[in-house]
Amino acid sequence: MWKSIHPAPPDSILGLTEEFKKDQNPQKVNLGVGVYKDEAGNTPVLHCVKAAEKVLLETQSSKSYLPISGDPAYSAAVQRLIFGADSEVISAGRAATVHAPGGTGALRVGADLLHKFTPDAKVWVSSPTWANHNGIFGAAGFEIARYSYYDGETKGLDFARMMNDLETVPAADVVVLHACCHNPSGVDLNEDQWKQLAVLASQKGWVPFLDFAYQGFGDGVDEDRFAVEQFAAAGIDFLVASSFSKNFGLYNERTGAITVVTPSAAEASVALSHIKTVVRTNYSNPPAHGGLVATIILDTPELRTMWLEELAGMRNRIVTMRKSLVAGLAAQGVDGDFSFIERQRGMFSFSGWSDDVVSSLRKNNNIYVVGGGRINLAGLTTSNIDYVCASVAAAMK
Ligand code: PLP
Ligand code: TYF
Repeated sequence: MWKSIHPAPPDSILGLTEEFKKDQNPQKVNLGVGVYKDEAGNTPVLHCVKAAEKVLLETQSSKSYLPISGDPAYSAAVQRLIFGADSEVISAGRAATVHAPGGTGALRVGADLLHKFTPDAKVWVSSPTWANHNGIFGAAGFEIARYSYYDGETKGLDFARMMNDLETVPAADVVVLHACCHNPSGVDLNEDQWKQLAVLASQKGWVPFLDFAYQGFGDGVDEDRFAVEQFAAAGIDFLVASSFSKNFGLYNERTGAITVVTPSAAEASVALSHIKTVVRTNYSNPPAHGGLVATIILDTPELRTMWLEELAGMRNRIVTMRKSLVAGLAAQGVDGDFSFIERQRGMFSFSGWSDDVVSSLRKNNNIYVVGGGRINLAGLTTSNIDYVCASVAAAMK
């Protein structure tokens, strides 16, 4: 049956990693996929994860199925992390959290859930957004629309146009928001802007769907939940897709969660029953290991402290690389003001490098950048930064 069927295109980001792996040049640099790398260019297992795995190895007595919604201790730990331990959402019991296979799985479970009840709604994504948002919500059956977000002139947020666009979004449509560390631009809303957006959401009745894949990579775990707190305080329906791929380095353990927040505990319990149906008819119940590890870390004070320190180490290294890149490009005499790279947050920046520059870096210097010029700052190290800056200078001549 496959003879007459055209192959599907590769994922633009994951496909780049395949190309990178094949490259034999020892100087090669991967600024593509959003995976953290340390100063040695490795993506290590965090020490807190190793310690939790040791506990698990010694204490785990069964590999029997988890419940459909995952381990209740995990859901509780996730809620404390995303809302804050003393949140009213938790004490009121008005959120349902289900362990999902990664942030992608969480988005898809949420999308399938919403599509069951509002199949005619549109899903609004930022322009630009993580390419897989289109894929995930499209696969769930939704029509996708775009709202203004990034301003190529200022290399910042076009908040006025964003608000104008979101003013027109009808009630029950879904608006996907990056809770922090916007992928691909690195441009976030400030606190006042999040407040205004939460007011707009509650006035208009559209459903915010927060993609929270980088908690801890902006300013810190507590600081980065600001957006979630604003929608929680508004008392409206919204969803949060958490991923622990980046902040726990649990990429291949597929560790995430979908949280549906509602105005009341009774509604949360109805939502939970339907999330379980979505999960049961998709993959039945989640993979256990990553969730168990994250729960041990979050619920053990010493391991939690260790985690926060390791996470701060990752965050601070990226900030240092942002500074080094701006300084390095200036030292190479590259034309233009690159200070915006220091203002952007999280793993990514829109470098502003043209397609010609991106392809020249790839061809001549074995430096891999996603089309459109998004760079993963974590791919930079003190050993490769000079090479990258010199290569960019040559490519831009
Ligand atoms: N959402 C965004 C914005 C991301 O960058 C990622 C990255 O992987 C995800 C969701 C998916 O997370 P996961 O790898 O846990 O599926
Ligand atoms: O944007 C990134 O690089 C990360 C990793 O289909 C990723 O979010 C990229 C593409 C994809 C899944 C994960």
